Amino acid sequence: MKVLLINPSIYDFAAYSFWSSPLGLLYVGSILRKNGADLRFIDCMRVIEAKRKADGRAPFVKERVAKPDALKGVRRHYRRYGISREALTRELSCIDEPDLVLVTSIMTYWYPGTKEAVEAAREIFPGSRIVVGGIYPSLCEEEAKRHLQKADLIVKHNEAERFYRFVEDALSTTLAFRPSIYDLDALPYPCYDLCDEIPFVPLLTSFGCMYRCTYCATPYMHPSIVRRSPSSVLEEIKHWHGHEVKRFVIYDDNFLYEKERYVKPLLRGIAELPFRIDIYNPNAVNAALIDEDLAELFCESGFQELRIGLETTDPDTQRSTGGKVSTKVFEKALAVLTHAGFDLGNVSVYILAGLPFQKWETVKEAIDYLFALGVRPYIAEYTPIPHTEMFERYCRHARYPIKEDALYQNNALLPFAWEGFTENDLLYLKRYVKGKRAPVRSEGGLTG
Ligand code: B12
Repeated sequence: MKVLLINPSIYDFAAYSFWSSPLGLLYVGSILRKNGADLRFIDCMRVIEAKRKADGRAPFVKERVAKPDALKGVRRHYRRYGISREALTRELSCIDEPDLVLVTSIMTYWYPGTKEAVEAAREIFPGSRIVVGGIYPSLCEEEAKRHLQKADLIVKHNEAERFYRFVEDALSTTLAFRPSIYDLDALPYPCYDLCDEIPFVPLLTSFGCMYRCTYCATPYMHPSIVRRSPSSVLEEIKHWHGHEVKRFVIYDDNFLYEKERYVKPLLRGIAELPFRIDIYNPNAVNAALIDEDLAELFCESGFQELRIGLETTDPDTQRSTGGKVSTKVFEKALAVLTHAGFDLGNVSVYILAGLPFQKWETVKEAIDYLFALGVRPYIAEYTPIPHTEMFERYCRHARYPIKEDALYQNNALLPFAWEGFTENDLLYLKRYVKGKRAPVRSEGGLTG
C-alpha cells in the first residue's frame, strides 16, 4: 500500500509557524505504516531555515497572491504561505502514483490550500484514492463536501472507523491495526521521521476539555476527556530525543486537568530524565490550577516560557465566556510562580480581542493590568467557530457571512468589528502591547 501524505499550503493575511504542525495527518500515516504502508510526505509549509529562532519557530516562505472573490473588499494583502500549486505539481510528478493520498486541514478558513492540494493530486494521480480529514470537515462538514468534490472521502475527527473501512474496501486489503484515536496510549508515534529536520515535536497529551467556554469547539468535537498516561508521553520524549529532538510542544486544551494523576507525574518524570529538553505550551494553561508543586515542576522540567489564559479582566465577559479564572486567582498563580523562581518575564498571557460587542477599552484595561503585574500580554483575536455557543448566538451580528463560507471565520478579518471596537482599535492595541510609540487614538481612527 503506497500512501502519500500532504500538508497543504495556507492562504491567509498573516501566518507564522506558531509551533503549528500537521500532527493529525502524521498520526494517521503512522497507523497505516503499522499496517504495512509505504509512506511519502509532502509538507508544503516550507520555512526559511536561516530565520529559525532558538525556540524552534521560523517564518514560512510566502508570496503575495490575488484575493478570492469573497475577500475582494478587504484592504489587506493576501498571501500564500508555503509552496505554490506549480511547485506541488512538480513534486507530485516526481513520485509513483500512490494508492492513497491523504490531505489534512488545520484551520477551517485555510480550506483553499486543502482544495488546491486535492485538485493537484487528482490531476497528477487520476487513479489514486484521495481522502481529506482534519478540522475543516470536522467543523464545516457540508461546506467541505461542496468545496472538496475531487476527494473520494472526507472524514471528520471521530470517523476513524469509516476511514479504515474505506481503505479496506478501496484497496481490497485488511487493516489489522485499527486503533480508536482516543486510545492515546496505543497510537504509534506520529511519523516525524519522514521529515528531513525535526525542529520540534508536538506532544498530544489529551483530547477533550473540562471547561465549556462558549467560543471553543473542543467540547463539540471531543465531548469526553481522554488522557494519555505519563509513561507513554515520557517514552515518546525518549524516542524523539534519540532522533536529536530537544524541543517539545504540548498540544492540549486541558493540560492541567487531573494534575495529580497526569501532569505532576509527567513533569517529575521529565525533570528526572538524564537529558534536558525545552518545553513550550502554545495552548494556554489555566491559572486556577497552578499550585506550588506545579510551579516548581514547570521550572525543573524545562518550560522555557509559560502561556496562561486569562481572556479578560472584565468579570461579566469572564462569566459569560466560561468563567475559568478570576483576577484574584490569576494573581495568586503569578505569586506562586514567582515564589518557585519562574521568571514572570517569560510568562505570556492570552487576552481575547474582538468578541461580539466587546469594547476596545476593556482589552486595553486587561493589557495595562498585565503590564503592571510584569507579565507579557498576548492578544488572541476571537475566531468565530461553528458548533460553538457564541457562534450560533451571534453569527447574525458579524460583518461577514461567517456561516456561509469558512473564509470569513478568519480572525484576521476581525469579523465582529463594530463602532466600539474597530480594526484601527485593534492595530492600536497591538502596537501598544509591543511597546511601540502608540498612535493617538481618536474617534476617527489612528493618528500619529
Ligand atoms: C494544538 C492546537 C493549535 C496549535 C497548532 C495546531 C496544529 N495542528 O498545527 C496552535 C497553538 C499553533 C494553534 C493556534 C491557533 N488555534 Co488551535 N488548536 C489546537 C488544538 C488544541 C488541537 C489541534 C490538534 O492538533 N489536535 C491533535 C490532532 C491529532 O488532532 P486533529 O488535528 O483534530 O486531527 C485528528 C483528525 O482530524 C484526523 N485527521 C487530521 N488530518 C487528517 C487527514 C486525513 C486524511 C485523515 C483520514 C484524518 C485526519 O487525525 C487526528 C486524529 O484523529 C485544537 C482544538 C482541538 N481539540 O482540536 C485547536 C483549534 C484547531 N484551534 C483553533 C483556533 C481558533 C486557533 C487560533 C486561531 C487561536 C487564536 N485566536 O489565535 C490559532 C491560529 C494560529 C495560526 N493562525 O496559526 C480552533 C479552530 C478554529 C478554526 N476556525 O478552524 C480549534 C478547534 C480550537 C477551538 N477554539 O475551538 N492551535
